[in-house]
Amino acid sequence: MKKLTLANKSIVVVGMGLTGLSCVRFLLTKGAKVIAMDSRSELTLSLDVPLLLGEFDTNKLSLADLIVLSPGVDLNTPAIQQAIESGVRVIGDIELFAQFNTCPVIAITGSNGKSTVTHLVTEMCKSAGKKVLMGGNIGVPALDLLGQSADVIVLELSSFQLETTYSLMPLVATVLNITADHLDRHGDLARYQQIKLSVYKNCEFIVCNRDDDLCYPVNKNASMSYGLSQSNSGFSWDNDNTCILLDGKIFLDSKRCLLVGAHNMLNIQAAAALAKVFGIDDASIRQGAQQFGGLPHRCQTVSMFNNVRWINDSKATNVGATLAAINGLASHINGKLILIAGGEGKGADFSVMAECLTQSVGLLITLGKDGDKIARLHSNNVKVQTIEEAVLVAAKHSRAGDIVMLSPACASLDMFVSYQQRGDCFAQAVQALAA
Ligand code: UMA
Ligand code: ADP
Repeated sequence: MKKLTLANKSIVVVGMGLTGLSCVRFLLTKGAKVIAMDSRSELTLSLDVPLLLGEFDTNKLSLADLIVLSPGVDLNTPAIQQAIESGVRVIGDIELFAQFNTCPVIAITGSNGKSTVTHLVTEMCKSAGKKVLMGGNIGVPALDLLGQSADVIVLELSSFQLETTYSLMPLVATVLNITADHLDRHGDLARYQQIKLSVYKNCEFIVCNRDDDLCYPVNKNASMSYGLSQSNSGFSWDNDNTCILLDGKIFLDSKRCLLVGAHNMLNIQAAAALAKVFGIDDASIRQGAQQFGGLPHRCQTVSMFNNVRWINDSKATNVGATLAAINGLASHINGKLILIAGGEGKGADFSVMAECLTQSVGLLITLGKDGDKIARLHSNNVKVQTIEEAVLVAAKHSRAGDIVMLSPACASLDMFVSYQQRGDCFAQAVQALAA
């Protein structure tokens, strides 16, 4: 994409969340004339720019030199499409970042595991004594990282962010996996895949999940692969000896790692491959992998009340994540698995969960907007209205050795402010039982 000039340009920033605010701050430093827009009816900004609230002003959008769209604002919003038709260029914060960044970037996208891998790579780089910055979809806007000195920037990228990015040139990038998500925004899986694969477009080195055809780069070769399948090149998994292998030789004993589950072994491999291609030494990669204890709300044990393991996997906001969590736990279940699922389904097809639910879940407790669609897939189900009720039902039906897991396969926004709030409510309800 042509290099942007921002000074004195009339730029509308749409969406005043974390991203929008970072864009306004950045654009002001470049001398742009910024207008802020947000659909909310009430909002106070501490930044000195005109703020237009409520329905998007199509006139202002169509007269702009440039629109910077927040990831949560749909590119297909009629007012945005109208501006595009009148010739206005629309980009996101990652495009702005890409245009002005000079630091090497490790880029991570995929449907699931992004935050875990982003943290793992960061830990591995830190272990090697590198000055590393981490940002993007993980919660720190990429533009806030510009101007800080660093050896490497590790970026977690969502499909929403990649959809409005054209010039990012990561040194190394990976698409971890692709399973249906955000189809209410992107229409179908093919379009979602195309957006995810765009991370490879200008990238120097590709690290590829060899077990997921949908993640393969088009017309480009991978520098290194990883996967749970056997392979004499790249990272692989020795199931019998629970070891991660590199080029067929033992690289890391998984018992030395705090992370558990097959999906996390894949996450460690992906991070190790990214770090290795970036140039981190093996000892530092191992150290980073072993030290990282996992993130809250991702398959996190929050209580062992009544000898039942209570797991908060609230970050499982799509079907693929919940399937990975259930399969990852398979070897850790002594009794039965009680699953709490449901919420805002984002147009997902839940039927792909049917077999796994029947095979691995003893009792299914559902809630939320699309809870009923999941309940239909299991004969032993209980429908509840709140997370507190779900915990009470789970407590009533659980015995020592069982696992109760909140892994909703849905977004939280129909009932909660965020997946964090959903996970916290679950943990508090469990702790209240134990008190
Ligand atoms: N807004 C509008 N009109 C709309 C939609 C939103 O005006 O039609 C406004 C809202 O009123 C609000 C603002 O936009 O004021 C919110 O913007 P946003 O939804 O883009 O959210 P940010 O606060 O900017 O956070 C975003 C990412 N959120 C989304 O993509 C939805 C954060 O990822 C990310 O951490 C942050 O930028 C920094 O890069 C969160 C996320 O849920 C974790 N991501 C999705 C996911 O992981 O599945 C993609
Ligand atoms: P993301 O940032 O992509 O949402 P996270 O690392 O936050 O990913 O993990 C979110 C959820 O996805 C976890 O709670 C787990 O259920 C699932 N998960 C994690 N890693 C993987 C993986 N490699 N493959 C499939 N599912 C995964």
